[in-house]
Order: sequence, then structure tokens, then C-alpha cells
Amino acid sequence: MDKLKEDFAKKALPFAVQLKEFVKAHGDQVIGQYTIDQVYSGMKGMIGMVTETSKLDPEEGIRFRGYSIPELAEKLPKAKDGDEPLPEGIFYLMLMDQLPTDEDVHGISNQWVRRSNVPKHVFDMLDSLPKSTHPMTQFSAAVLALQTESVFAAAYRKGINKKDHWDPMYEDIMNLIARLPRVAAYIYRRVYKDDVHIEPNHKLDWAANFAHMLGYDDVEFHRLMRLYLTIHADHEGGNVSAHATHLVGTALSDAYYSFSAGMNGLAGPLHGLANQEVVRWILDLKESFGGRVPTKDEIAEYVKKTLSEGKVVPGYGHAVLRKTDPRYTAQREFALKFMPDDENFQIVSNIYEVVPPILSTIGKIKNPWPNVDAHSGVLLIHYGMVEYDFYTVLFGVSRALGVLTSLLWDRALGTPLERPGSVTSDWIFKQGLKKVENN
Ligand code: HAX
Repeated sequence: MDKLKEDFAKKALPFAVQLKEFVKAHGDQVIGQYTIDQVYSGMKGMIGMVTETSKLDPEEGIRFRGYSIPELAEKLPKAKDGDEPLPEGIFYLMLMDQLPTDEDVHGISNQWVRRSNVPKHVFDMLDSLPKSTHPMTQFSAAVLALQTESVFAAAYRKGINKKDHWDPMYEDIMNLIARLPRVAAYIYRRVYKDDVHIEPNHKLDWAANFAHMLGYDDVEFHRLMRLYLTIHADHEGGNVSAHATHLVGTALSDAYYSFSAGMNGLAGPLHGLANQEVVRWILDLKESFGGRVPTKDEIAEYVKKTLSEGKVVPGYGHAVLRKTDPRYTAQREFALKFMPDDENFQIVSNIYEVVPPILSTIGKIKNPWPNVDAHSGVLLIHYGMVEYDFYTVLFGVSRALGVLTSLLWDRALGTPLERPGSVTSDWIFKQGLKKVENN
């Protein structure tokens, strides 16, 4: 058994026992109430599940096992050639609920190298799809094609005791995370770089090797990729990609089925696809003003036009956050350091000044501030990665770190099948509800 797996078992299995006892002792206590509005508006704010890896505060943003993004920038191990945290570190933190040492992080890099081989049939399957297939469709399909390798599915078929479910799930999540960069890079090179593929460099860390296989060997791009893959890793349990992965996993579907489901959710424009939509919107904005950098007044005019056409301003708003997303701020700081004069960065900065006051005046929008997706695209364009249809795949590779760690915790804690109750509107109408007077 590898050391990380052994350490995880020592941590998670006693916690599972502790949790069972806790639920037995306090199971009938009430911790929340919800409203009709919440039932009809996507269960926002209802506490309905437990996710150990991270918690989102509406005012402050995400905390991974209690640490904010600025704290992690300081405390997580770094590569020799950069100040950005290594994504291996955030994975360790989410898994083990403690900060990793340099040695822990190198151990994970080595594990992922050892497990990174992608079977040929996955590439063959991808090659059979039209190149025009959206990269997220290819990514999700490739994850399903990898399901042939599921150690959990094989163990379940043989009749594994449910106390041991976590063990093959550990193998699956480690193997899947190890293989995702290769799969994603293959899709990128296949679609945009004439099928000229680049072999992995196993001396590099996970993020730098991913950048290398994509075709970007600039040290600054490696640094960007480490930042990118760290900050997109998790956003507590209720977001669509995390929730879908978790939900499907509660049926004891293996990591491949569950993660593919999560990626199908990430591919929606109100979730991860927003990163592509932001760039498309900015390019259309520029084009509508003859390809030049628009003034703030022109941006305001374009925002109003977007809203009047019944469309959303991509990259703005959030279901939980009520302030500027700290993941936006982390990317802005990177841009200020490495590309302060970049034209697109200046547009993004101007949009940041123009959009929130306009969205605020509408009244119904709960959060007028930018989210993570408002910034990521312009950083990638700066280094030459202009193919924005691919951006959500990068998000997906990062999101694997959080949602798959949670899936492993689910198996270790014996999380049961998720099956919330649902009612009809007719049932609600008949509940004898009193009219609420608006004052
Ligand atoms: N532009 C225009 N209208 C917006 C808006 C925006 N950026 N954000 C919210 N609204 C609208 C909603 O569509 C809704 O309108 P209706 O009442 O007519 O249906 C109203 O304002 C209230 O919405 P809300 O309660 O403030 O926000 P929701 O929790 O319903 O939705 C969204 C949150 C993120 C989906 C929303 O803000 C949005 O569509 N933003 C633009 C798309 C985007 O950037 N998505 C990425 C979010 C972060 C993420 O998951 N990244 O992966």
C-alpha cells in the first residue's frame, strides 16, 4: 500500500466511526429551515449534504480545509521556478485535512507519474469523433472510455465488503487524476494542433507537465497553470459539477461514471463553460467597436445591449458569493505581475469597473461582482492559448482534484444513496399556506 493511501486510511476510517456515533447521538436535532422560495429556486442555501474538502463563505469566498486562497498562496509547497502553489499540495490538503510537506507533494507527483498511462482505446475513441465535437464532450466521453480501468467496478463485481469500498476508490481517483492531463492535452493537440502530440516529461510536476503536453514550455505559463489548477480545484459541495459527481457516486457508480457526470454539468454556460463565454463576449465586444479597445462608456453600452437581449453577462454573479471572487483577485494579481499592459487585461479591468454598478441597478441580481471565470481566459490568451472552446477542459482537470477527493471521502464514510424528497406544486398549494404581507 502506498504511504498516502495508508495515511488516508488512518485518518478517514476512525473518523467514519466517530461520525456514525455522532449521527446516532444527535440525528434528531434540527439545524435549519427552508422556504418555498428555496424549494423553487434551486435549493439555494439549504443544507442538504456534507462536503469535507472546502467551504464557501458568501462574503469571503472559498476556504479549503479552513485556508483561504491568500493563505494557501503562502503556505502550500511551491515548485523551484515559481511562487504559485503546486496543485498536488491542495489535493493533499483536501484529502488529509493538513498542510503537506515538500516530501508529501513530491510523493503525489511521483504517484501520478506512475499511474499516468492512458490505454490506447481511449485515444482511438477520441479519434473516431469529428474534430468539431466540443472539447468538453470529448473530455467527458474520454473519461467514460477510461471506465474500463475502474478498480472499484471490478472489485464490486467480485463482491467486495462495503467497509473496504474506499480502497479501490482510492486507486480509481489517483489513476483518473494522473491520466486527465494526458487526455486533455490529447484533445487540445488533436483539435487545434493538427494531431501533433507531445510526449509527457515525467521530470516535471503535474501542472507543468500538463502545460508541456499542451505545447507551452514557457516558465510563466507553467506558473499560470499551477495557479489555475489550484484555484479551480473545489468550491464546496453544492455547485453543479461537485454535486453531480457526488450524487452519481452515491449510487456506488465508480469514479469514472461520477466524474463524467460532473463534467457534463461543468459544461453548462451558467457553470464552467462561462470561462469560454466570457472570452467570446469580450471578443464580440471588441469587434463591435472595430476591433479596438472599447472605452468604459462603450462597455456600458454593450452590457446594456446584452441585458436587453435577455442574455447574462458572463463571468458576473454567483449563486453563493456576494463579493468579488477571491479566485478572480488571485488571477488579477498574476496579471498585474506578469502582463500589466496586456490589452485584454485592460478590458477585463474596465469591465470590472463598469459591470457591477449596472447589474446592481437592476435590483434582482443578488451578486453583481465577478466570479472566477471573468478573468481566466485573458491570462491564457496572453500566452498564446487562444482556443477558448477548450478552456472548460482546463477547469475540469482542476475540478477533478476536489470532487474526486470528496468521492473518496464519501466511500470512506459510507455515505448512503442520495435521494431527496420532491413534491408537486399541487401538493405545495394544498399546504394551507398563509399570504405573507409585504411591508
Ligand atoms: N447577467 C445578467 N443577469 C444575471 C446575472 C448576470 N451576470 N447574474 C444573475 N442574473 C439574473 C438571473 O438570471 C436571474 O434572473 P431571473 O430572475 O430573470 O431568472 C436573477 O438575476 C437572479 O439571479 P441570482 O439569484 O442573482 O443568481 P442565481 O443564483 O440564480 O445564478 C449564476 C447564479 C452564476 C447562474 C448567475 O449569476 C449567472 O448566470 N451569471 C453569469 C454566468 C456565469 O458567470 N456563470 C459562472 C458562475 C461561476 C461558476 O460556476 N463558475 O464555474
